Amino acid sequence: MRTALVYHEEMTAARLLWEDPECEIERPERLTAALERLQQGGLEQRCLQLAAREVSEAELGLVHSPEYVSLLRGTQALGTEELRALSGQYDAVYFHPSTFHCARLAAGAALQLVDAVLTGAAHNGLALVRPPGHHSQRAAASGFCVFNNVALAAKHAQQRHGLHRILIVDWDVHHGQGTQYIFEDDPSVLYFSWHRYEHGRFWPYLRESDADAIGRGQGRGFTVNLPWNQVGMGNADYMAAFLHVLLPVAFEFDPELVLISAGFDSAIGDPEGQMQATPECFAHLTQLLQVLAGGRVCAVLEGGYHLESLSQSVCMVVKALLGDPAPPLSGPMVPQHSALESIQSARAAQAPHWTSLRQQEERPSPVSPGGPKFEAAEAQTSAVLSSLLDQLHLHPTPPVRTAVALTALDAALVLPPEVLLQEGSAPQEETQAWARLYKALAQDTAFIALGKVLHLLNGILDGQVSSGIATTPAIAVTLEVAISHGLSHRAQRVLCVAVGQLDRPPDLTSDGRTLWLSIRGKEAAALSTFHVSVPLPGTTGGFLSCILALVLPLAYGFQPDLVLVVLGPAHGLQDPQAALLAALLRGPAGGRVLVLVEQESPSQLVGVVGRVLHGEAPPILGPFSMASPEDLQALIHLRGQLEAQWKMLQVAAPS
Ligand code: Q9C
Ligand code: ZN
Repeated sequence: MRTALVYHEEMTAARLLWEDPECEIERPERLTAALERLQQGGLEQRCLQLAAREVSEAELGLVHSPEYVSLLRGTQALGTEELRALSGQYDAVYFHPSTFHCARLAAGAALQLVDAVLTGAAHNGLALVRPPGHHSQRAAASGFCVFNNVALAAKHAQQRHGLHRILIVDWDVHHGQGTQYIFEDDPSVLYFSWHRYEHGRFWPYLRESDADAIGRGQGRGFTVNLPWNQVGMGNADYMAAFLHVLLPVAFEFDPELVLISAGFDSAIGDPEGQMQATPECFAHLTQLLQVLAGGRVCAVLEGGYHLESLSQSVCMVVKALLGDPAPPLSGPMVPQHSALESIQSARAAQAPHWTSLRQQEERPSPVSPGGPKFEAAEAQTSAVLSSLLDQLHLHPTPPVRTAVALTALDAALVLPPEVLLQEGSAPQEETQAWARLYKALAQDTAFIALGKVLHLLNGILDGQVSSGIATTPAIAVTLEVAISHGLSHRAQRVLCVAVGQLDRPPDLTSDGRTLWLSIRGKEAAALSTFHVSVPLPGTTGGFLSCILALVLPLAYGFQPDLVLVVLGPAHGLQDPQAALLAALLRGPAGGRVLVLVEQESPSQLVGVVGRVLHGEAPPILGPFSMASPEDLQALIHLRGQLEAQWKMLQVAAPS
């Protein structure tokens, strides 16, 4: 994965020259701290490093008025008092003699990143910039923002690269009202923003930040607002927002490029946001977006004012962009009541415009008084941050990211050079012990395959290998052995996603250590909390709903430490579907995924799954086609059966 990192030291020049408590948090150290952490983590060195260029005045004209650009040009020659007076004409803005230069570098960096990704010089990337951009409007600075870097990047991608559909994901904790205004009547740019809102009592105090602001004219349905009405939103809330609001719409929109307004004031510790999401959550959010647009993801820094939290979160995003597995999410995966209310109202507001959101039985929206106000204690925050550092230390990234264990090598198999073609097998005695229990495994090729599967699994369980794919002629029993072996060797919880004609092993424990999810069951049925079956949907829309509304909520809710994906007889998945499933299931268990496929599987399938396990983007699914009524009925039925136990399935607050 080539990841571009665009930066220029001169963007640290602008700083506040007078006393102003509101603006003092936007400091040069934001960039230097993040960059230093990237260097310490060895991440900067793994990136294609690009020095930011200044945006041209013609390029600024894609978004901003000539008068506004002239005004900004003029600030270079002003003295402190004049700068201060001019700053006072805007909301939460300060100017410095270097502001014009910095802001042109920030916008230029965003354009350069888009150029790198759209010319193929990089797969994805991050622009580390200041000043930020998403509050900036055609002719106004706002909220520390001077030029709208991400809006300029989107217009540039359309004008210079001929793109037709661009998704902007604004995960900064503030509403990017500037970006919303610029694209509100434009159906070619889908703008998603979540933000601290508190029923309009948080900056920028706008009515149009609410969920019912959905765009105007041709652009109706292409603005998606998810207002948070309480502080303290955490990992479960953010993941639920992506799974149940953003991603269904995003897949249906089918973007050619994803731009992230990557503000980290939505992370734990930030004084502005007062939210609780931990840094690794941003790796998961990034991974979820990487399955869109063939992985063409450009992140551009916006806010983020707690230097430690900001730096860790930036590292997490870069790691995800580089294809490293994301560390497992900590904390209970239970969305808060208030978050579910927000998710419900955003879905309701968007449902007329997106078929992918019309999958819930109509329910009256409950009006509830909202819980106690959340108080983020500083001590609690630093405890969480330091325990996080410990965790990172205890779970180092395995030396091998992906291994492939094949019974027979096929010349047509295409894999990246770093993928390990595993030669070795588990010790004879270990393999024999299992073969004595299952006579189907005593036969030659099955026995050899088992030895290789066990070796690969041991590598994953020991932390030597992150993920792998293996072929076997005896898939059902091999799976049974893999589950038992996993559970008796360090794995606390194993998620098993079985596609095709595979029965749940009869002697599988029902103690909650295994979650069995069968796709291609005869009917939709939850036989227990840990035994779920759903038919394989027949359309792209149905397949996506199945993954986003069922598989991932269960997987993230279960918090497994090992995921087994099994493509059994008559699994019926097309290669892009199998790839998408494998790519998304890297998330829940910190990248610890073992995929088992039948020995006769085409090398194309093995190749594409191997590549996504390694961190490459899955191929696009093809045109979106609506889920069938039966597929939707199956999902609604299962949600009804399971949402009391698996809270990540909820798409609305319980009434
Ligand atoms: N206590 C960005 O994050 N001040 N801008 C709000 C509320 C303005 C934030 C005051 C915050 C601007 C890019
Ligand atoms: Zn912000």
